[in-house]
Amino acid sequence: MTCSPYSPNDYKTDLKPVWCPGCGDFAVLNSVYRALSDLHIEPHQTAIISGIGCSSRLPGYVETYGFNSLHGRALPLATGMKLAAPNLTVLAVGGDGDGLAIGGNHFMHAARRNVDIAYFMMDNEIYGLTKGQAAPTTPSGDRTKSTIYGNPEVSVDPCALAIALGASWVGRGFSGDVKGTTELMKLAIQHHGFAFLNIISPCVTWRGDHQTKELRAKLAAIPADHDVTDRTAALRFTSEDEHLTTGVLYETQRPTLVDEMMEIRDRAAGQAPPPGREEILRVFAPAR
Ligand SMILES: Cc1ncc(C[n+]2csc(CCOP(=O)(O)OP(=O)(O)O)c2C)c(N)n1
Ligand code: SF4
Repeated sequence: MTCSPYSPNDYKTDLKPVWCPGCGDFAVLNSVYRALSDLHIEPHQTAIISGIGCSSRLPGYVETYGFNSLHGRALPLATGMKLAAPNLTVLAVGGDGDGLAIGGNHFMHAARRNVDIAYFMMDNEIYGLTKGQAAPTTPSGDRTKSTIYGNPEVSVDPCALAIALGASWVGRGFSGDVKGTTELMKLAIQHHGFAFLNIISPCVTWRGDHQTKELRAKLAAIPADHDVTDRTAALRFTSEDEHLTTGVLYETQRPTLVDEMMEIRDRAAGQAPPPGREEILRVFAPAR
């Protein structure tokens, strides 16, 4: 095994995270440092894109290219970046509110297009930054700052949604399990296609400091004989009440958006070029 030229510490910036003490996002950040180091990823060949939220502050703490963009807009920016520079390792990160509420539409299109990026969702089942309103992943019935009599909505299951939308790699991790999450991040980054990793990352401030303990008690590793290519089998693990199953839920191989575009470019080569301005004017605005 060759030694990485970069230790996890080499990916740290001078900025100190401003998350609340005990926030699950600290552990997610640690997993990012370790995954980048383990994969020998060059900082100048990497970009981490986020939206807005507590979790979306993450790119500022990692010594790669990064962009803390607009709420819900991590995925379109990451898509554009990957298309413009296909050799770049592009990661998108952010919260469940960012990715499933305002950014839900972009989630659909990045997944179905199979954009070759890894998307790490830090899922705390709440809007953390804006002080504890219900998010799409907040369980039905839960009391939050915006649902004081209980959440009346049916919540979204991010992994089931990702599978349905066409993501070609779907996994689930728990922030407190740094080793396990690091391994899942590495697999997601190495996957050729849209890799969605839902990381359950407790918000101690708005979901209560007991959340971490409760989640840890439910942790279960995905069975070794789980067939990752079986969508139906994968869906059985996404919405359990008793357990929080972590691991790779689903994986398939299909061409990415860049692969498809390269193929179209090759097919178009040698064919007649598209009409120029003169030709268009001749057809649509003939001289009288
Ligand atoms: C267009 C727009 N709408 C709303 C907001 C306010 N806003 C900022 S972050 C956020 C939700 C954050 O929740 P989440 O994405 O789950 O991240 P967390 O803070 O929990 O990590 C909202 C509603 C905004 N910044 N921009
Ligand atoms: S409000 Fe919640 S998500 Fe935001 S930093 Fe604090 S614990 Fe983390």
